[in-house]
Amino acid sequence: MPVPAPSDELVKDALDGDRRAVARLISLVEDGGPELGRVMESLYPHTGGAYSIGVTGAPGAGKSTLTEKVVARARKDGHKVGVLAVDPSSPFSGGALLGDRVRMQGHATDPDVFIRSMATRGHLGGISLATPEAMRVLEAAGKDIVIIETVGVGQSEVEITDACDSTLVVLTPGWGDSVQAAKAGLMEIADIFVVNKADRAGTRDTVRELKQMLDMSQGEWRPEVVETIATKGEGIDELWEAIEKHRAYQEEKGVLQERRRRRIRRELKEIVAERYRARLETEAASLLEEMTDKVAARELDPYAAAEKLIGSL
Ligand SMILES: Nc1nc2c(ncn2[C@@H]2O[C@H](COP(=O)(O)OP(=O)(O)OP(=O)(O)O)[C@@H](O)[C@H]2O)c(=O)[nH]1
Ligand SMILES: [Mg+2]
Repeated sequence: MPVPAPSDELVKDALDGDRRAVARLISLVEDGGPELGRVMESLYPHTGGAYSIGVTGAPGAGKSTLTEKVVARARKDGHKVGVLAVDPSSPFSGGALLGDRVRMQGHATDPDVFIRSMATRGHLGGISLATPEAMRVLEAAGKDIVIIETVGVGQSEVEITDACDSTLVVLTPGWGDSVQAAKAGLMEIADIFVVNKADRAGTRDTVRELKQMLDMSQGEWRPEVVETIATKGEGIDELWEAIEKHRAYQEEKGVLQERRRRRIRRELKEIVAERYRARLETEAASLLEEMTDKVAARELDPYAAAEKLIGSL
């Protein structure tokens, strides 16, 4: 009988909803170690049961405060919720996101809520591969709602949030510079706009400007604009309603399936690219050096050298 790998035990415990096992599996995902393939093989049959919600927006917009309130709302309907707070710019978890844990500790004793800050550490594919893997860990552990909060509004954040079933873009009053939103690529990815800090001046202007912008853009789904005061829990029911409406729309139209399929396709391309990159560094290490020398000496052009490298794998 083969000796079970430690990860098999972990997977078994995680499937039973054991929090420590879930936490350790997510660490394993962050590290992207060699066990990952085996872990995913045993987890995968138990995934697919969660609806994922991405929350993105500028630093300090109120994403964490909002997320905590959405978690509470989802719990009211009996959902089991997982939250991943992802910082694409940081290779370390914990530090910058410590505030999130403190902010969300209202759920600390709820066994049906799992909250975790995440970074990539050693994962070759970076955050764009680690995030869907961590989502699967949570799904396999029985969470049927997974919320991904990302800090900032750069390209990688957009990609992460785009990897969710519904994407919430959190804005604040005064932020309503349409050019800024468009530049950040937020107009394309938003399924729902949240204008948070609606207790502040300028809320109505921001909402109006946003709606005008939406009038000009086409697309089957017109993103809803929801005003919230996250700190007071105001507008959360409306936000939850908007999420459920978007979910129902996608399920009815069959676009959810299509959206998930697109995601898998993108993920596969990334896995293959990463695998090849890794093999290049190991199997073709000496050829890589040789080709580098030849290109540097102008004996070969980079494309011809790349073809040779690909051919050698
Ligand atoms: N006035 C007001 N303040 C709010 C509201 N929502 C959040 N805040 C405050 O805004 C600050 C930032 O909130 P966070 O929830 O940490 O924002 P975040 O977007 O998660 O921040 P990062 O994760 O650092 O990007 C905190 O001091 C909150 O208390 C709101 O609706 N009104
Ligand atoms: Mg936050």
